[in-house]
Amino acid sequence: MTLPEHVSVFVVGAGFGGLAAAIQLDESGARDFLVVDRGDEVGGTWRDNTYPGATCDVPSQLYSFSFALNPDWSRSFSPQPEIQAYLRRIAETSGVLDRFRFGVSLTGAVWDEDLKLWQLETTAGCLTAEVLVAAGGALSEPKSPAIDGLADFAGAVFHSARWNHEYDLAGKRIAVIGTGASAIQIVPEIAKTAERVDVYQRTAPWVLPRRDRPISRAERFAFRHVPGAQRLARGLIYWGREATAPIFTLQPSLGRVAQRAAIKNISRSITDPAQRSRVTPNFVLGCKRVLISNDWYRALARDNVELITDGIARVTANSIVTGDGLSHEVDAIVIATGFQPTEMPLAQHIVGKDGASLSARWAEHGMQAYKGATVAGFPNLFFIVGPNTGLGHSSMVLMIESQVAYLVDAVKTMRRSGLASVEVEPARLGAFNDRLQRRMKRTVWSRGGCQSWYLDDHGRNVTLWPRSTFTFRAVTARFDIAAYRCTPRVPTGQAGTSVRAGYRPR
Ligand code: N01
Repeated sequence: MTLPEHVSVFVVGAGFGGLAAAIQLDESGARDFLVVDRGDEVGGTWRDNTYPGATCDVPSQLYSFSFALNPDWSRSFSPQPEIQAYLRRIAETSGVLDRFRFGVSLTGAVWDEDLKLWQLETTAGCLTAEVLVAAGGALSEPKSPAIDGLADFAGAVFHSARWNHEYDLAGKRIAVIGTGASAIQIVPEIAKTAERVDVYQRTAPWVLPRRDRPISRAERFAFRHVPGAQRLARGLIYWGREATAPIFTLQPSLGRVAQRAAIKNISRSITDPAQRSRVTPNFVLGCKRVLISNDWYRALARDNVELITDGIARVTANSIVTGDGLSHEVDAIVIATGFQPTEMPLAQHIVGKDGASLSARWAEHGMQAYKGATVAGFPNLFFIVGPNTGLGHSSMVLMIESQVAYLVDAVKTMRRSGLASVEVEPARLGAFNDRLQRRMKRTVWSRGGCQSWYLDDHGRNVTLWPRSTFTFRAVTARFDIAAYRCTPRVPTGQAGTSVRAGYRPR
């Protein structure tokens, strides 16, 4: 596969973020872009997470692009294959796929201050780009636990995000490590056919009932044929979700009603008081991601499922040994321990104008960006799903669209104003993050009494947005050029120009 020598915009990642960026750039007239992805098709996390029971825990109506609603969702919470099929269909019908290259990874990106370009190195060759967009997603790098002996286990071991479909779990003794969003979907499914499932819980999660139902044919007909019907349904769900934002961002005690519903959810399925107490969390609802399920507790109550809360001491060739000294023999281990959202893996490959990598820059103070989008010292670099753009209460697709709007407006502004580079002022970046972190102190993620993957090693929440989605939309609606140091483009061939030979601005 050959790559062009130069593109205006280079996007890394072909999930929801990269796809939305491509479609919106194309729509805006900025058609000279390239999207690369290490996978073999679009979808990102929805392409990679194919574990049994994988289902979105955000309502379907909110889990699609606002510019490409899907009237055909079959249920109120969509299963993974439907989301993946939706993304595939949007990619195919949008006319942008000719600028996607699959099976290609970015291995290096160095800002060339003289040429005002990114010098890019990929597994398919080198090229330059004016603008680099990191849309690799926050949940793309599986995190494996550091457990003694895990590498020596003789049976099958795989992460929930890299499911081994060749391995038949029926009739086997399976260990599942973790009780997060992935595990609570996996366990009820595999317990149906496994001989035994041992669930290793370090911290009990809050789990609310999932109000799931099929979407009727009449509703689907209305969504397709009645103008505004689906927008209305989406709007109602959107505002219903937005009304819960203060539980997370302002006043955790507002979550008491939901917490009571979660406790009822436990007592409905589990009768044993000791087991009830082991699955009841010891932190405020919302501090970790609130999970939804109708079959998690029922699965834990099954005869062939055991909840193990003694920590894992080590793994041997055929068993897991817990802190109490007991050895639990298993045939396979499913690692459902999540991802590495507080360290953007791409950051180690991106080198800014002072020669330091983005990961080195962030190592000191933790991940941070201006409006989740840009970093001082890294001109013309934009993130989709950047630092502090995640949510506890609604759909990431809303946040992705806001970030894409900011990117597209930046690209348009650069073109209109003849700018070679834009770099956020360090003071603006600092002030933005100081405000954001001050606000973070009020949130349930800081006050709820838990240790979550939202926090980095410094204890700072670098993943979530501590306000409403509409505030984020307002914050990112326009590329605010006043916050940036701008360098005008020098026309090719003009005296004093530093533009590289053969480079033609597009
Ligand atoms: O990962 P997690 P996930 N030894 O980090 C435990 C999204 N998602 O893959 O709580 C033993 O939530 C850890 O324990 P603790 C969603 O945003 C969305 O389940 O840290 N256990 C926890 O129980 C979600 O939040 C959907 O004490 C260890 C679990 O592993 C995110 O992905 C579906 C351990 C990890 O839970 C991640 O979810 C699925 C160790 N060393 C996922 N290390 C949708 O439906 C960690 N754990 C949209």
